[in-house]
Amino acid sequence: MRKGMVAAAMVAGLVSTALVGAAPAFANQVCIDNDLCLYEDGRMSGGYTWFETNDSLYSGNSFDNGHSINDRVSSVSNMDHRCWRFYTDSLYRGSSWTIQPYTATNQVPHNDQYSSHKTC
Ligand SMILES: [Ca+2]
Ligand SMILES: [Ca+2]
Repeated sequence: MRKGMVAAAMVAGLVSTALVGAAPAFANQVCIDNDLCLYEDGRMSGGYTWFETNDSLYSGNSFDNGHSINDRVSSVSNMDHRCWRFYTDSLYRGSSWTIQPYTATNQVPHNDQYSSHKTC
């Protein structure tokens, strides 16, 4: 099943690269359906974690490599049907950036600054 999803993602990537500009064809961690996936480094690399709910305070949450996600997110893949908004401060404050459903970005606008997120 996982292999099938990778193949589907690769096919989708070929079709939609021009639109989203960042389909992670060979990500180290494949972002599966319904998940909002956060990565420590650019191009969906480095530490990885995923969410399906709001998070008002990144402090205390870690990537799979043990590093805190607070002020470290550099790329995002949104395989959820909802759009999500990221904030540079906790409690949905500060500067924000929105990622649309089923898109991804190799480099977020506020690199290493996000501290909370919620659905749009
Ligand atoms: Ca980073
Ligand atoms: Ca911050």
